[in-house]
Amino acid sequence: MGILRLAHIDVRTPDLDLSTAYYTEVMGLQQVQRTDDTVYLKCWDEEDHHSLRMRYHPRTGMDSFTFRVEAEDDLADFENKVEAYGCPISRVSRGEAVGQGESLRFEVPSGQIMELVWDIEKTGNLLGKHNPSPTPPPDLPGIAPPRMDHMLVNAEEVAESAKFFIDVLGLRMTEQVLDGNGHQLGVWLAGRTNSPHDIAIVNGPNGALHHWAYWLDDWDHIRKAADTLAYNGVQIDQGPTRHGVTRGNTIYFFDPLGIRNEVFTGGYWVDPDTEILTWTEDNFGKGLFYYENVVSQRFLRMHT
Ligand code: M3P
Ligand code: FE
Repeated sequence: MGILRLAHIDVRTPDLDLSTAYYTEVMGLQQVQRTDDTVYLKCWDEEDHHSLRMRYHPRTGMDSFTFRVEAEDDLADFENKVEAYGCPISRVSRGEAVGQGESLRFEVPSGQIMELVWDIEKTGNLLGKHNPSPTPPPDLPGIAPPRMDHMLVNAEEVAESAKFFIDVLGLRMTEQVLDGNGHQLGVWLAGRTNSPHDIAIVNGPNGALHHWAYWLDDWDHIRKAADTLAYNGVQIDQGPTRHGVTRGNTIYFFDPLGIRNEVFTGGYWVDPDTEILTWTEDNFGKGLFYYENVVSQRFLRMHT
């Protein structure tokens, strides 16, 4: 049993049209469905119904984030484990959410609402399953990432939150940042993927979303993404640069409502027996941004 990977993130926006224009034209996602107050989006190489849900609400924020579990029976196991840990939990029935069946919802120790689901509607990627082209149509607008890669949430007590994700949900830690007293300031966690992280938790206010990231295939695509962002007047937060933690190449920037996005590539291959890498607080600048060696206050303090 176990947690496979990040499935989708659900956010609120006070300007659904502006957000939709940004995520389709600048980020280059596919709009898969729209109702009066909700838009569903996905990347061109994603098989699931959607990876981003945006709904109208006067206040920007994250409603929830959803991970997919490996088997249908896993939901009952996780329900017992999460309940035993003491988190309030509820079942969402089939038919209540677009693109998926039954799911579990609970509040993680750092206050965000997490969802686990197995039954996801598979609508397929843009390439199809018969003699597929290796690339998407060349005229896709914007950055057009193939898939969502990871997310980062804040926690006042990183160690407590990390313990929940590792001991209860079974994620594996790949890297951590420790302060001078050996307390965790940040942890990077992987599900069943072989990437350095599907979710990271870094010190900050409970309930907050720091960013989510889209995968790009190489550094040259990161450079092109920077051109696309600058051309469209998007506010860049940091980069293009490289993380020390994960070794990934990155740019951080803000969507029109102030939610931080990242594009990410590189990193290293993680196996279940890969040893944990540890960073000390005095090297946190390099861990964050290896070339700049800077602990940016905007980067650490701004969140959704
Ligand atoms: C990443 C990453 C923070 C570190 C962020 C790191 C917020 O986003 O992809 O490794 O301290
Ligand atoms: Fe990231």
